[in-house]
Amino acid sequence: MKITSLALALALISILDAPAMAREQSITVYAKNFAFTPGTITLKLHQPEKLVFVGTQGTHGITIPGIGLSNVIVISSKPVSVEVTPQRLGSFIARCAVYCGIGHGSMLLKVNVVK
Ligand SMILES: [Cu+2]
Repeated sequence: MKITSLALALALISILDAPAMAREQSITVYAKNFAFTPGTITLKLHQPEKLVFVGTQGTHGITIPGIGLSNVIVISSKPVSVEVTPQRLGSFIARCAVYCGIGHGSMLLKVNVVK
């Protein structure tokens, strides 16, 4: 009996949580020497989006003026979450903002903002 009640309670929690989870979508971008992965992300105009930056190697930075993101520092093992709401259509190229070594200059993240 107790197990049945527990199963029912868990099922209800799952159902009740479903809409909340749908709103909690995010895009995770990994940063290591010397790349952001994925190298391209796509956001929707005027739609809030949570970006989670996860450092797996080295220290990096990200600034994307086109979507209102500036000076996010990404270090290993400490994810950084930021919410952005793009206000301009277009493609924006962000370069790593913290010198991280010989491949720093080619460490890019492309952000497409679409309708
Ligand atoms: Cu760098």
